[in-house]
Amino acid sequence: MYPDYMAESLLKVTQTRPKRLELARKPDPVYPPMSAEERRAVLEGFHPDFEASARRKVRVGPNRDESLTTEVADLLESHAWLRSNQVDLKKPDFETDLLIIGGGGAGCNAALVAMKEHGLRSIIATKLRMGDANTMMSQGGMQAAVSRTDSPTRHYLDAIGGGHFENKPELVRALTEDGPGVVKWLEDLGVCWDKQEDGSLKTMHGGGTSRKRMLSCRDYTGAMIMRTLMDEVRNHPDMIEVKEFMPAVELIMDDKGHCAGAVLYSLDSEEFFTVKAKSTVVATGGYGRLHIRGYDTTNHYGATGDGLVMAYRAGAKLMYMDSVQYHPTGVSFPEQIAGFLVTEAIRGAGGQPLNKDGELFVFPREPRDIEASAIIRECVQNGGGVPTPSGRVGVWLDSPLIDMLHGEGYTEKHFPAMYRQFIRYGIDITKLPMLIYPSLHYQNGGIEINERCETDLPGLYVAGEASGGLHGRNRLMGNSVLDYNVFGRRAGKYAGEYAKKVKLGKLSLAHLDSYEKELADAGVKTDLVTPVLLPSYAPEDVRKRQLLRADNELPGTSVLHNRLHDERPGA
Ligand code: MEZ
Repeated sequence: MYPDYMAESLLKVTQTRPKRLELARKPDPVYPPMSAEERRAVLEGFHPDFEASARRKVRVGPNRDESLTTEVADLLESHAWLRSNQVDLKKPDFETDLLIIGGGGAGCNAALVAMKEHGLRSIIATKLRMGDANTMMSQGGMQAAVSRTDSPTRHYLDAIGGGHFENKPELVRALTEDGPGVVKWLEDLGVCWDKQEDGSLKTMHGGGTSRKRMLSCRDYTGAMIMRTLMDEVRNHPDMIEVKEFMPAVELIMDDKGHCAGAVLYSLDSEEFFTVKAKSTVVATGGYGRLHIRGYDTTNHYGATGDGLVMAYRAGAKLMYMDSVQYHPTGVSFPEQIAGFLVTEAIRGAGGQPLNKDGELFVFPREPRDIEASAIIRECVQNGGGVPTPSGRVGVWLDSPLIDMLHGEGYTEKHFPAMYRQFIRYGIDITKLPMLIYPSLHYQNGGIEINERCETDLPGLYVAGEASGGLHGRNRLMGNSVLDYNVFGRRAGKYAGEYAKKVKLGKLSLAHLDSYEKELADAGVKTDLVTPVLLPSYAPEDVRKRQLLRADNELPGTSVLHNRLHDERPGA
């Protein structure tokens, strides 16, 4: 339930509703969409990427001297867990055709295609359980041009426009042209898309789309896709081995500069294991749990940018790592679920963002970065936000309009996840609006790839959120769900082709020593040891006491980090 002091503002929302409902029933936009100049102004004035300390130059690695998101630059200027002489590479613990790092949608797709198209074996190494990934958490849908009035070309133009014309065109072409085939691939595997009465696919609008193109499985789209892909992976234990709670901590190279596998770390036994692989696919997802600029996040617990840092140390270039996506509608209240996703499909179905006086202040379906910036402006500059008891702020998202527009029962039927997310806390979203604020949602950039998912390093492939270039500096809704399917499949295909012909040389971790030297030469002083693996929410005083336990008694990564740090030459 909302606290009593919000009643006055809630009353205003009710009072302005009949007029707004009337507007919503007309074909015209309920609020004027912004011009190009207005968009630029709101972005530069209010998007967190444009805050003074949001970016800084990174001092080491392939993107040296480029301005990156500050937290990303910090992440990259860090020490590795290991040195080359700490790991015996002569006799790897496991050997396979493909090593796939990450057990989300991209990783599962890659393993399945490598098996089905090439008859190759894979190991999927995943930090938590298979499916503990942002894939599982996506709600509103997947874009694909399947309706009679749509086409991959239209989809291409929308994605490029949304990305401010900075997307790598060949990647967008691959995404949009493969889209309809991915819909069929997933349906054949068992995904039950929402359908119309006549059996055709149901499509909805998302922000920045010129056609209804969002395919959904209610608001459990990601869960449906992830469970289907996992089932298919589990159906082939002879070909795809899944190692859970075994994150990769470093890539292994060979003496010819090929990527040749990775060092895994068992979260259970704290042992390291080496995997030799003919090709390696990084499918580790993004970095939401770095809580960039202190924002709450929609992301799953393991999203700590591990793939970025491993690939970067090995020499792979990153692209657009100065650009962060804040989903316009994360939960602001109840605070127990602060940051959780409120799907964009709620606005697609008619939900309206309102200030504390119950007034519309932005067109509900602007591209994400614009919509998020407008909400921040309304709270920060215009004082139009509603404060929460813990010091957050939010604006209303008027969800009761949805049943009024589409008929009683529509919200519960089409948004069961959303309904349940709030009713647990006594908020019935068919009767009361939700209080929302932008939440850190997506890593727009990542490891640079081409349309074959290849990186600068032979044998290293990347798919899904860990990759960069596809979305430019702003991704549109539903294009990440398509992304991990299209490029997960492509990674399986091309990494498979490569695995069939490569002859690996002598395995090596020499790049870790070179990187350490580069840090020293650049004068970088840091305590940070990465990959982060798991975010720590312990308060500072507790963290200090944890780090003092350097005698190896306490299982856990903080001790290990500290021990390795202390053993570092010159530490
Ligand atoms: O693409 C996404 O981020 C997505 C589908 C999120 C949502 O609003 O539901």
